[in-house]
Amino acid sequence: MSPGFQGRRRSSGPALPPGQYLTEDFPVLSAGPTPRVPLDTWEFVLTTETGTEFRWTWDEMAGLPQESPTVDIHCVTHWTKLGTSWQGVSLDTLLEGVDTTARFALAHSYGGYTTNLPLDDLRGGRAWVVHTYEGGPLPAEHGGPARLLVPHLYFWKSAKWVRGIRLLVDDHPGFWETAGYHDYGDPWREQRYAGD
Ligand SMILES: Nc1nc2c(c(=O)[nH]1)N[C@H]1C(S)=C(S)[C@@H](COP(=O)(O)O)O[C@H]1N2
Ligand SMILES: [Mo]
Repeated sequence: MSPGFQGRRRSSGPALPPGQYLTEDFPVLSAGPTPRVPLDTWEFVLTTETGTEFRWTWDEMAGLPQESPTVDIHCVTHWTKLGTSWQGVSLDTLLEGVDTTARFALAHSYGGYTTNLPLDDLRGGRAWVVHTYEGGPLPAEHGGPARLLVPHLYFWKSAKWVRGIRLLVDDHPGFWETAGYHDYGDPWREQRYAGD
């Protein structure tokens, strides 16, 4: 893609992940009510396996280097949306200077939702805490003020209303993983349910 290219669709690109169809709209999938989190009390807390906490307020998060990923997202309910654009802070930035040997992470949200993923999947420019969608504040129903964005995994791993991430020595399944969904959730390998 050339710099400044504004199109939403690729003229040629990879096939859709197996079992997915394209959608142009942006469905809302929430397991419960939408929490309303005021920005002046919002915080993001990274907790290591030894209990050390790294905290960021809204203003502190806004003061970190910002990135603008444009990515395809894949929901386990079979919709895929191409070329969504976001702004936020890379997990690489948040994990800088965090001393850990943990291999797993459990994201948790305002409202109680949780989802697990290997810590490595939060690294390497593949995961962000995003607060902006298509140039505007992330709407509450889509996870605002801020959500996790981990587009290389099924979208249930992208915790809306994210409030923190706990680093863990042992894997700990989250909300959907406990309910029978796949522990990892790679859309390209169609890892929808446990055992896939
Ligand atoms: N806190 C929270 N995060 C969540 C969910 C949820 O119910 N609660 N649903 C997940 C699922 S299953 C999907 S597909 C996406 C949906 O995001 P959207 O509503 O912005 O499309 O959010 C994920 N993150
Ligand atoms: Mo989903």
